[in-house]
Formats: sequence, structure tokens, C-alpha cells
Amino acid sequence: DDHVDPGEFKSLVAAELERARGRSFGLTTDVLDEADLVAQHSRLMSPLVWDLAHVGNYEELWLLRAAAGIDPMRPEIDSLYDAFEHPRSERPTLPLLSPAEARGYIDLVRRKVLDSLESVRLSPDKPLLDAGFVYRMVIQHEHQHDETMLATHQLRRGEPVFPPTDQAPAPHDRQVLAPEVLVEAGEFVMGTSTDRWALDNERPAHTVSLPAFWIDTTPVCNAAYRAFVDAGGYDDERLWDPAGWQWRCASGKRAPAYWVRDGETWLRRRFGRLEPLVGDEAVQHVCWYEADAYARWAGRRLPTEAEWEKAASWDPVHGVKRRFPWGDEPGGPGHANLGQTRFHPTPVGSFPAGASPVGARQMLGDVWEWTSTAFTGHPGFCVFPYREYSEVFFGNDYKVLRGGSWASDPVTVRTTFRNWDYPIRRQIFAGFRCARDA
Ligand code: AVJ
Ligand code: FE
Repeated sequence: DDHVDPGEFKSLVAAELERARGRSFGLTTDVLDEADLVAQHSRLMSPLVWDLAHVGNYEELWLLRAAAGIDPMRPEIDSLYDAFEHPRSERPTLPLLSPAEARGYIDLVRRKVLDSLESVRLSPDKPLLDAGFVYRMVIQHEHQHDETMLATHQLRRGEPVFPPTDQAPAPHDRQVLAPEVLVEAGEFVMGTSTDRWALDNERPAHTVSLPAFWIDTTPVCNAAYRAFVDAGGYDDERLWDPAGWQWRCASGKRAPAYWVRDGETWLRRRFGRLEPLVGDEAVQHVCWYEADAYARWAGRRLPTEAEWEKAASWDPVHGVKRRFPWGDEPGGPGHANLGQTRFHPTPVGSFPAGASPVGARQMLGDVWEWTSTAFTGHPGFCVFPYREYSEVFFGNDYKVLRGGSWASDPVTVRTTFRNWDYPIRRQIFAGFRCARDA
């Protein structure tokens, strides 16, 4: 298992690059016209055509220039697609490639990448190529942008472009589930030093000792969150973090994003359609401040990042860590709601087969889960391969999210994966679960 067979690896890379690209086209040129692709649907987001060319430019930088030593194709466009040179709100004013030019460019990059795969050696003496790291990084990068593009679609006004999904209901046993699970006091291994898909901020593995705690078996659902709304939670300053109360007052928000009042009840707007709010689905589109206030109202708190990871991955009986809550092997449709198959979360209590060793459900998939922890490096963190992936975000400004959402591709999630965002952000597919000291 330690050995990476070069032939097998190259066919895996080609197939995964192809799969990610099919997804990117399915969110852009396959479904939207030129005007919709270049429009700014929200100041929080890039025009979709920016994301499309950016994933190709990133692929060129890392797989052609850095990995294969190939000269820049169009160095003059690099700065347009550098996320740090231009904030999202500014991107529509840049002389971006048109949708047709962007496609021509990223198609050409991709052809060269596939050609270069023949000659590239996955030598352990080049850290970027060791076990094919840089290819895994680029594949994950495209899927991360695909999830961001879905958030842009959700903000977009206009005719729906995604057909209604008609998925088999998820396997379910919520009637017999205890509301919370106990995680005993003790050490566990946080992070990883061996996962070949792990990005720099997941490394290295290190031992963390936690006191005993209780954590919700499932994410908080719409019905539970609605009880907080109905109880006047948005009007009770005592429930809110001081900065959260400021946000609440300045924004005027009184419910999660996309909830629409309809007399006595609520609807939600989802990818251009108004539909009933499904009570038992995990709540999404809440910011950290809302999650934090709900938890206080419920007499609980958000889990720390370490608590979340221990509940998701640690097998206390065998003293081993799992890559996924259910084990070390990738799951299937019975384990988690991942990979944009449904376009919405499933009911809480779904996926008995996806439970973690302590019995926590839906730790991966459905909704990203806010934790109480600010984003910093694990002890022993080393930048690899570039500071702007995560190190420049370390500090107090960003909160860690865990577990991935229904929009996250399976190759981008594992129990060590870390996401982060500002505590006011609601456009991402984020919810939460609560915890308390034991
Ligand atoms: C890990 C989701 C916070 O979208 O800003 C994409 C991923 N990094 N391109 C982001 C990322 C560079 C990143 N997040
Ligand atoms: Fe990016």
C-alpha cells in the first residue's frame, strides 16, 4: 500500500482530472450562456468564467510549469487569475478571457498535462512529485472551485438550470438514535503525516488529549433551528457573541440565508426554485455567529475542532484513527451525502453505515460544520507547497469548518480535511452540530 505504481497512478490522475473537468463544465459552459458566465451574481463571488480559467491557470502553474518544467503558455494572464491580486468583487472589471477563450486555454493546458504524464517521474526526491502529491492537489483544487461555483449558482437569480434531482432516499434510522454521543476523555491522534491527499494544513499527525465531552449524533436540522427562530433567538442579545450581535443588528438577518417567510411557515429558495423547508434536513447557510447563538440558546456550545475530529475519526477501542468515519476505505452512496448527487442535505439520522466509531452520524457530507476554533497551523506545521493555500489565513479572523458538504467531492474530504471562512459567511453550504462538557 506504501508503493505508488506509476502506471496505475497516471491512469488514476487522468481519470480524476477528467471527472473534475466534466463537473466544471456542468456548472459553466454546459448550462449557462455567455452573459450568465461573465455576470457577477454576487459581490461575494467571482464571475463563473473567472473560476473556469483560474482552475486551468492553476493547473498550468503546478502541473506544467512546476511539475513538468514546461515554459509558461500565457504569462500575461497569470495576474488576472491570481486570487491574491484581485479580490472577488473586482474580478468582473478585469480584462478576463471570454468563455470561449477560457475554454480554449484550459483545454490546451489539459492536453499538455495528459501528454506530460507519460514522461513525468514520481520521484521521492522531488517533494512536489513524491507519491504524486501535486496531481492530487490540483484535482482537489478544481473540485473546491466547483463547490464555490455551486455557491455562486445558489446566489444567482433567474431561471433554474439544474433539473430537480430524484434520488433514492438515504438509508435512515433516526427513530432509534440517541441525540448525542459520549466521547471519553483521553488522547487521540489529530491530523496526518501519511495521507497522500492531505494538504499542508492537515499535517503533521500529533497527539491531543481532551476531557470527556458529548457531541450531537447528527447536525442540527431545519426544524430545530426554526424553534430557535420562533423563540425570538434573533432578538435576544444575551445569546450572541458581541461581534455576532453587531452582525445581527447591522445585517438585519432573522433567519438563515434563502429562508423565505410564507405566512405561518417557511419556504426556501434553492437554485432558483421555491420549495417547502424540509424540517428534518440539516440546516445550511448559517454563519458562525448564528451557529454560536443557537448553541447558547440550546444550553450547549460548538465543538472545538479537535473534538470534532476525535468524534469523527478516533476508534477508542483499538486506539486507531480512521481516514473516514466508517473506516479507511472510501465510502459509497450508503455512507454519506457527498459529490453533488442531490443538491441538498439529507435528513439528519441518515447513513447508519457511515457512523464513526463512537456513533456520530453525517460527520462527512451534507453540510460543512462550524467549529469554535480559529484557523491556525497544527503544531509542527510546514508550508507546502505555497503560503497562500492556508498559512496566510492563520490567525483569529477565520473559523474552521469540518466534514465537507453535499457539494464536496469525495476526493476532497476526509476526517483530517480543514476548511475555513469568516464568521459572517453564509453563502457556503455550512451548518453545525452542538457539543457540551461531560
Ligand atoms: C479551502 C475552500 C477556503 O476557496 O478559498 C481554492 C480553497 N484555495 N483555491 C478557498 C482554494 C485556492 C479555499 N478553501
Ligand atoms: Fe483557487
